[in-house]
Amino acid sequence: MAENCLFCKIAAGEIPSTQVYSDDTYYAFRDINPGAPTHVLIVPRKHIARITDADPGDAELLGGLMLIANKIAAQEHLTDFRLALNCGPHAGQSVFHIHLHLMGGRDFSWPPG
Ligand code: DGP
Repeated sequence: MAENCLFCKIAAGEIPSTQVYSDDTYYAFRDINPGAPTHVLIVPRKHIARITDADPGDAELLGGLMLIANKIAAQEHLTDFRLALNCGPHAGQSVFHIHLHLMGGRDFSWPPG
């Protein structure tokens, strides 16, 4: 757990959130500022600030993140949805603990803004 990391604290239950999924490795919760009817953030409990900080030893962890997204999409009755992971402030990353956005329940355009 990294000091002063918002998502480490949320995953540890030190800051309240609306839990959607939890296990020993991952935590998922509803985005405080949803951009779609369903907007869930999925985080590994391990602190990785940016996806570019991941190393080959994180391959299973990162693959598992996708499978958890599938599980949550099914739980939320979503067949069509978007998964997004922002890396760096110019790409829209505002919290520096990697998180997968799972968004659904509306139509999306491409490319995103
Ligand atoms: P990104 O911009 O990709 O770093 O996404 C960060 C998301 O985190 C953004 O959609 C808003 C959400 N968020 C920020 N602070 C909180 C919080 O305290 N609680 C919850 N549930 N979501 C938060």
